[in-house]
Amino acid sequence: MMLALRPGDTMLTLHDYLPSLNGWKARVLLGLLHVPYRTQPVAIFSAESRTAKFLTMNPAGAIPVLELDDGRVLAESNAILTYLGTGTRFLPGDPFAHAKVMQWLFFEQYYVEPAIGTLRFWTLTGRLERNAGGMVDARRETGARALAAMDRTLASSPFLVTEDLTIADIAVYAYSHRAEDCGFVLDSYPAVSAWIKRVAGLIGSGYPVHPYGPEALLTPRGDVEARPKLI
Ligand SMILES: N[C@@H](CCC(=O)N[C@@H](CS)C(=O)NCC(=O)O)C(=O)O
Repeated sequence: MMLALRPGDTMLTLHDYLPSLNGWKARVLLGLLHVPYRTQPVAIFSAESRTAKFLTMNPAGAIPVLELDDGRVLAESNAILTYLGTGTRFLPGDPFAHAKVMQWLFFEQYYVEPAIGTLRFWTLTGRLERNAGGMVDARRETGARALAAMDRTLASSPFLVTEDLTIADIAVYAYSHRAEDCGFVLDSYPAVSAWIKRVAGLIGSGYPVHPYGPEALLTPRGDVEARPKLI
C-alpha cells in the first residue's frame, strides 16, 4: 500500500485550535510519523472557522483541517488520521483489519467525541449547568456505554484492533483518556485504564493536552453561547 506522505516530501499545514483533542489526534500522528508541518491557529471562538475562506476548506466550519502543499484540503480528524496513516504501521493494509480500524473511528465519532468530548467541553468551560437535564444525562449514558464497550474489547486485547497501536487507538484515546475531566470514573473500566497507560507510554510526553483559555469560557453576554457545537 502506498504511503500518503514521506517525511520531507511536502510541507503540510494543520489548521488547528490547540485545546481541541480532535486537533491533538492529528498532531500526535504527524509527530509519530516525523512529518514536519506548520500550524495555522484558528480562533474558533472568534468565528475564524466560519469565514467564507475557511468554509471553502471545511464546509462544516471546524478544525482540524489538513492543507497539503498543492492546496488540497482535508477535514474531519479521523479522515486526516486515515490519510496520514495510509501505508504506515498505524493503519493495517489487510482489508479486514483496515475495516476494523474504521469500525473504531466511526465508533469514536458517534459514542465518544459527541458524548465525552462535549461533556468535557461543557464541564471545563462553565456550560454544564446551562445544559443540565436531558442533554447532559443522555451524553453521560452514551459516554458510559462507550467506555464499557471499549472495556469489553480491551479485556482480551492490548489495543483496539491489532497487537500494536493504530490510528483507532489514537482517535479513541483522545477524548476517552480525559473522561475524568467530566466526571467519569476510569477505575470502573480496568481494561480501559490499562490501555490508557499503554497508549500514553507509546505516544510519549511530547503532545500535551492544552487547557481551554479564557476565550472559551461562557460569558454573560451570551454571544459565545449562540455559536454552534464547540468541543
Ligand atoms: N467531527 C469533527 C469535529 C470537529 C470539531 O467539532 N471541531 C471543533 C473543535 S474540537 C471546532 O472547530 N468547532 C468550531 C465550530 O464549530 O465553529 C472532527 O472529528 O474533526
